[in-house]
Amino acid sequence: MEIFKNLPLFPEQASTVAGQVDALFFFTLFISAFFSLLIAALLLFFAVKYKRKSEDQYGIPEKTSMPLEITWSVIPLLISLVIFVWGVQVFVAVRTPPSDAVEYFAVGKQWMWKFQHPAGNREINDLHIPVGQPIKLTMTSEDVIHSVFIPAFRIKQDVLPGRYTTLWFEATQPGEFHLFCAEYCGAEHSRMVGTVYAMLPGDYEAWLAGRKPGEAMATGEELFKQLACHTCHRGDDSARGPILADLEGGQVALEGGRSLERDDAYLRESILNPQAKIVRGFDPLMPSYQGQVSEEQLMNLIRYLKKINQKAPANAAAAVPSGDTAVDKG
Ligand code: HEC
Ligand SMILES: [Cu+2]
Repeated sequence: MEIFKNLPLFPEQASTVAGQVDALFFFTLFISAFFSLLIAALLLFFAVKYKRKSEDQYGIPEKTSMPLEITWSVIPLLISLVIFVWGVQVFVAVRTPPSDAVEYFAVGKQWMWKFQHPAGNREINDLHIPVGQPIKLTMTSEDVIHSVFIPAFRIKQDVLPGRYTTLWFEATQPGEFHLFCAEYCGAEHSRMVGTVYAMLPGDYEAWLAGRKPGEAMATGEELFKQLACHTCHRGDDSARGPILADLEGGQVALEGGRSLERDDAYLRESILNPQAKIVRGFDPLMPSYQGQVSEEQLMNLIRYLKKINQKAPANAAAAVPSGDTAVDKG
């Protein structure tokens, strides 16, 4: 909404959802203000109009009116429904990343934000992003609950230890925008701030090229070797773990007959607490990597696992799912 673009008390509207959020906000604000004023005015008006005029004046029974009762019940109902339906639409738009969103990682800790670009570049408290590109932030915390808040984008999301939460946005204009921690997280919470630099795609590419990618951070593929995952998960006969392939969005069959989607939370748990869910047909012999991998390493590992496509050994029956081949090995 153009008219709300440059209100002095409001941050700029710099994302695709900002206008929608503001329109809904101002609508509810307007409705609330209108009815508050109306009720206050009527209160005064009736207080004067029906003031007791003499000592011997007594109240008379009220006349009730059905049409009036229905009118003032139905109007608020309709207004609430408008707010509800509109609110759901905006909520869904804000919560659902478009399918072409590019994934960035964020890790919060007392008291800083660590970001990682798809190319592996890392930054602290600064986040450089291209304008016009939907970006999905997958986030977690190393310690307590934090919350990412970018007012100009009208988005906010809690960041929790031991879990992944996500957030998405698409910047509509270049500029520098505030990033705050919006969840009180300890002594220096107020200094847990950062800057989002929205850049034209060309400028972003130039910025990326000018930095050493993935400084000192092993990629998921390197970690997979360093942590010896490949000694069990491998495409030959000495494999002791399942073949890792088609993990992204795929279903996994578990011991006990359950099956579930291999989402980020499942992959995370498979590494930190492998005993929690056992892949059908396998023994629970995978060690826990709790305490051996940092949150950022975990994110890199998970990103790698989603792409990895190990092949089953050629001599095993190719059509048999990996789980069943391992049963034979006992
Ligand atoms: C000692 C052998 C061993 C090592 C080392 C090992 N794993 Fe496993 N892994 C297994 C076994 C066995 C299973 C199946 C049983 C289970 O679910 O725990 C498994 C299951 C998994 C699964 C679930 C697979 C599915 O189909 O859903 C993932 C993901 C995984 N491992 C990742 C890793 C990663 C990443 C590493 C290295 C950090 C690793 N593993 C190291 C043996 C191992
Ligand atoms: Cu914080």
